[in-house]
Amino acid sequence: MNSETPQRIHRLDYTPPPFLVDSVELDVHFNAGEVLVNSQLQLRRNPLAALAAEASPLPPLQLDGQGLETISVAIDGSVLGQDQYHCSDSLLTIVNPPDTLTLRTQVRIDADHNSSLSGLFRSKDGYFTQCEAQGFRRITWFPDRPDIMSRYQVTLHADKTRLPVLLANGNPVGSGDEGPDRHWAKWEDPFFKPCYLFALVAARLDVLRDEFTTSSGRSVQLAVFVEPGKLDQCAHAMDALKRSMRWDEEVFGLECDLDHYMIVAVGDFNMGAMENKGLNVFNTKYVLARADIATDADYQNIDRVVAHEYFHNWTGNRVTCRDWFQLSLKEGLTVYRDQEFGADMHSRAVTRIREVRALRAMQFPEDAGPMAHPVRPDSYIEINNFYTSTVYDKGAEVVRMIETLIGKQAFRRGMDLYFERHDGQAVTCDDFVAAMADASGVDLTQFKRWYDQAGTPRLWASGHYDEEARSYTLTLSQSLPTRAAADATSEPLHSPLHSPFHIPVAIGLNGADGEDMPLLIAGEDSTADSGRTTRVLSLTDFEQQFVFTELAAAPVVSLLRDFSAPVILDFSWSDEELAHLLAHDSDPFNRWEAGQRLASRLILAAAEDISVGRAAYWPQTFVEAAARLLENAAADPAFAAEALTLPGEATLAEEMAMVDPSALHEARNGLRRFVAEQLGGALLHAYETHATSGPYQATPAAAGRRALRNLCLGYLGELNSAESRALAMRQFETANNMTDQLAALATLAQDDCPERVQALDSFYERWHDEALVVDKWLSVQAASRLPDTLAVVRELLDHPAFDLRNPNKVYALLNTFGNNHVRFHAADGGGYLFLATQIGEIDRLNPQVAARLARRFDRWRKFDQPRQQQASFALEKLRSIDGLSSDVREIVGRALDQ
Ligand code: B3K
Ligand code: ZN
Repeated sequence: MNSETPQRIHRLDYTPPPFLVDSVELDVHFNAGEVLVNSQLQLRRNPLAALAAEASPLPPLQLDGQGLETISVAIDGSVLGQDQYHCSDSLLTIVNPPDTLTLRTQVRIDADHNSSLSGLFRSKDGYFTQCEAQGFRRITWFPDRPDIMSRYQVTLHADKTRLPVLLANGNPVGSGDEGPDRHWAKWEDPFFKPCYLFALVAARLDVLRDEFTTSSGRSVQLAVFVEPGKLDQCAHAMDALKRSMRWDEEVFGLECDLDHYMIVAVGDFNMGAMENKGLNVFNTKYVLARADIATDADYQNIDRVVAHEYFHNWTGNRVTCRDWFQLSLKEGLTVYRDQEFGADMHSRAVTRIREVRALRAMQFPEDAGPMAHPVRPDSYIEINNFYTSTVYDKGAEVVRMIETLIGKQAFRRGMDLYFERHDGQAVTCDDFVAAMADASGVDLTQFKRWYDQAGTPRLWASGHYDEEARSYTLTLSQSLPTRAAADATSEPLHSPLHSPFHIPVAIGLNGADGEDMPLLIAGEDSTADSGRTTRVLSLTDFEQQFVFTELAAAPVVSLLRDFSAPVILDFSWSDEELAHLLAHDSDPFNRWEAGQRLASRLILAAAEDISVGRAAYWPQTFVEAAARLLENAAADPAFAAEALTLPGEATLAEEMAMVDPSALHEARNGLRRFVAEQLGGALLHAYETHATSGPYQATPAAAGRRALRNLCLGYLGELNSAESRALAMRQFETANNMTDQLAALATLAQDDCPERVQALDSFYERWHDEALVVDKWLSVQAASRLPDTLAVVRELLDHPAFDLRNPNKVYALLNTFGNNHVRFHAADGGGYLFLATQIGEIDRLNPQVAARLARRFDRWRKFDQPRQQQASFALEKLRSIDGLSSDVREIVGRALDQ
């Protein structure tokens, strides 16, 4: 734990590094109980920095370190005496160094007890690394910043039987024995890279090998390394890798530059995966899959994460970030790319729907809460706290808006220009936007505010049809509510603190016959646009009007098609208009959106009724729409399943001034039960007719059928009847795949019934040796709506299945509980106190994981006074812990003080 007061780092304080590192040679010895790292760095003064600092004395050489036991320091072959350098916990300073020098250091590191999983750490089968953002400094003294790019050579020395596989970035250039028990291997990375992309692995692993021939005929050796015995779970990840490689060639003309591309799976990992050059390290969750242990969602996530890390090889590795404030340069762009890959592999519409659902569940609350920050943040204390949904997902929306505004072809030209200009460099978000603007000729100056202004803009729309003029006038206005205003009011608020965004608003007009109407804007040449049924309007002022002409009748307006901007849209459609759009909109996203609006409206009204003691009222509109969706489901079962999934409680809560979580929960489940009661026969019919036969297939079509059936099963479960439970139990027992088995278990886990206990027990009995399946078992229990869920979760902490040191287990049990809206926000504050206590415990082991958990408190101010008191009490208690990490301190501080 660092006792020094953590510094706040500001984006505008960037200065170029005083020294550059041309080459790095590492010799890493894995001895019993310790790891020795010998490093040799070729350093030279940065000519750019020297110019900037001309008048003042030249700055000293400073290197970052953390938890290193320094054995020796030498410059140009001479070992330095203690008085020739200064070494603190975190900095090695050499005053008056020569302008070019060879620096040798030897350090000892305690990888066996590194529970933070940052730097070099031990997991079950050996040693692994994680260097982004600042883990390299835990391996050796180094100027740990992304704008220093160097060539690396790494030699690993280890015990032959204990650690038979020795890997590092790049190409293997030699290996051999060192005595009877030990061996060595040397790797050389031909590419210059920042140190956050460094990786090594020394472990006992099995490997699946394959080969890929690039479009220009180069051959790339592929390998997926996994824990011994799991080779039968690697095929999907390997297939996903090959599909990603082909896709990037076809869509972006980007070829793999490597001779070796390796993926290594590890069970102890803080996040999903890491794009280290040529040697990706993955959480097992995003590699291992077999029909009986992985769900359709797992298969799709593997596709996406494998693609994401592979795409980073260009967007992130070849062109990297100048500083960590530019993180979205690589993350927003790479998420956008993996989204497009997902859309091409699966259903484009369903993929988009799921992404927007996730954006609203995660990013919108973040943007309205204490951790709100721009896509390009202005300052941070702990950079690891800024690997956020805003940087990743809103960042991807920003890239998508550029594509929408300039068009697909210009976007591709922009990408080409970006690589032409910046290959091999560490650059900024401005450089990316400049390439897009220059390649398209579109001025993106105003658009760039999306990188600078935090908060979700509100888009207010109203329309008027003039029968005589046969015209429809659409008025659009925008505002960026302050956080307090966003929570408390639905009035537009033109905050003087921000400037208007450039918002692309994709629009269509739908007629009474369900067909799209012409989209002619007054004053434009009408022939130019004939036949276009969607157009993108540019809203650049606080308020603008658009007049559409030659309309024989009043249209139903379809706004923000395909979710063309990450905003909260306010337009007063009638229930009938929403039902019309749900049935007829040619934009599938907006068909789904209309259903979500209809459902939200009903649930929010019912929650209000319930909170004041009135009975909820359910009109027929939603049930009628649901009946139609079920009737027509065969055409696209995956879409029907999405359209019938009600918005989640956390998303709905964002629309309430003050949240009553119990009323909200009761209202949402009330609508589910009402649908089940009204449409029981239709749900059962859809369940039966969409059965899949034969062996499991992970295809989008088969997954879509399973999604719809399991949705029906969930609705029927709301009846909590002997028949519905028997149906779930039958599915649980006979399923030949994890998707169906887990869906049945999750349905049964929602109600207090004997089948619940029976299914949970038999599931654990069958799967207790499969770590990833045990995670599902923990999650299902932590997500249950039953009133004793907190007690169950508390007990599970002591179950052999749980491990506080393993991030997957912690996320499965504790993060899932924190997302269990009704139970975490229980009126007695028990959920708050419990989670805060656990965060304190975890923080001592792994600050990054603890800080991620602490984010579950973000929205505490949206609840009633007694809950607020309980939450602030729990947070204060957490804050008072001696030696609390700066990671958790930053999150808790923002939650309490902003
Ligand atoms: N770049 C990594 C994330 C690193 C997180 C460091 N706390 C994975 C990714 O976005 O691909
Ligand atoms: Zn990424």
